[in-house]
Amino acid sequence: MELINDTIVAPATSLAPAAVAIVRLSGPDAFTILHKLWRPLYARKLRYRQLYLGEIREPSGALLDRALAVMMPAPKSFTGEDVAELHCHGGTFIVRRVIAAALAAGARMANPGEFTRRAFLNGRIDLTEAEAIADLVNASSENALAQALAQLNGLLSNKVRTLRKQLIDIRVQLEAQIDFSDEDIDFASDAEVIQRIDLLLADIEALHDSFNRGKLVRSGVRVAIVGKPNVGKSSLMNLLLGTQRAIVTPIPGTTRDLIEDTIQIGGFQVVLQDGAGIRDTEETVERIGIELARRNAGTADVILAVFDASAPLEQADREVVSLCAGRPAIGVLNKADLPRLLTPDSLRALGFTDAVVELSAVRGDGLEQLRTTLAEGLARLHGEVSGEKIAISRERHRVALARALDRLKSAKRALQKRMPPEIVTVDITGAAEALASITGEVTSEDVLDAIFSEFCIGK
Ligand SMILES: Nc1nc2c(ncn2[C@@H]2O[C@H](COP(=O)(O)OP(=O)(O)OP(=O)(O)O)[C@@H](O)[C@H]2O)c(=O)[nH]1
Ligand SMILES: [Mg+2]
Repeated sequence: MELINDTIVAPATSLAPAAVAIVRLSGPDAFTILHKLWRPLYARKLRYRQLYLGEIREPSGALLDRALAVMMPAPKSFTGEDVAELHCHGGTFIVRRVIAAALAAGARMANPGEFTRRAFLNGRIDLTEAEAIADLVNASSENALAQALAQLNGLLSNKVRTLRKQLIDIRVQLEAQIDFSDEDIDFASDAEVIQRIDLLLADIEALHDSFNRGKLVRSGVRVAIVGKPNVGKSSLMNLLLGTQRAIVTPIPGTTRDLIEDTIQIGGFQVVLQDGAGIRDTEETVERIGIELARRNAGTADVILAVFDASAPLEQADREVVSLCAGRPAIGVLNKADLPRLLTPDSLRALGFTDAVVELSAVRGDGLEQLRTTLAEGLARLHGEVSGEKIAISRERHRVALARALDRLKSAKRALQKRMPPEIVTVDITGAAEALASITGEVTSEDVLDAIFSEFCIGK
């Protein structure tokens, strides 16, 4: 366990001009340092957890700012230590000077995420909750916010603890076999233990597999607009964004670079990407753009495949359909305002199996239908149909669950081979430790360093 005996300081709000900026102190000397910088103007007796107006002075005695201060004593503060906050005027110069005064009074500048790290080390929150705080601050969609809040409220920790408890129950059962192996007691047969392991394997696997779902929510969904040149990909991009983001011209091959922007659909943050139209060309710049668009479509979460409904299908359209094979996709029959040559069935005949929306990017007809179809597609991708609320969204959790699965499978194999219980319990213990690393009950300095370095200063 790390030994904490110093007091840290950092701005808790971002260093940009604002109405108010908060400077936070945490540690054994938080209150002493506060009183070296700040004096109340009117109050004689200060009570905890109440805001008081006062003056901040430089070490020289010069007046720096009028500010509110509050003291939150250990252990019931965010960090579990004495915490003091100064609510100053939000000028970046003021904040820097207040920090400098706090440093002169004996505080140390906090490292990124150090307040949250202290909260973890003092048992105020577990690791998944610390990570949820970072996710909460970075949340950029309704679903991302809901997922971070659920994790902050302990949904994931509780699930992981329940799984771990079941593992420990199995171990206790196996240990009883070791301890009483000479006595005539009726223990659960190996078959029964294997059955319990199977149930647990299914549970852990489900949580492991929720990673894609959780990541989709946390990082946003990447939707690539793909099609041959001139079908109206950039027009569709602009229509969805509601701004003239991409250049539109009647000249095929207008877009070359990958253009990105974000919108909100069905509670998800969607990163829309428009690129070069797919076709065979000798033109160097365009060829690079097409390669980029192809590769990008290959890794997108969803493909929006655009076709010109007023023109016959060509070889390039076939390539677009084949790019969608086995991938979440939506077909868009654009230019529906012109005399129509294509219907959804024309795409089906090429082997396109996903939903098809008819639309006019110029007039905007069909936009609502497309948004609805996209929202439904995203909900399916997210697995809302399954009704499972908990999802992991960090690689760290996924790796730990994969490790738990490995060890548990190895325990099962050992039991099937009638290995002694001593051998089996080693794997069961390994699986339990892998789960414990998620909540941080078993963890190393390195892991903590990696997690908290992602945080910004002052968090
Ligand atoms: N009539 C009609 N014209 C459209 C529609 N959508 C796009 N266009 C026109 O089609 C031409 C090409 O549109 P873009 O949006 O640049 O097409 P693109 O697929 O991005 O083309 P590239 O960037 O060259 O691959 C422009 O002249 C648009 O005005 C539509 O719904 N109806
Ligand atoms: Mg374009």
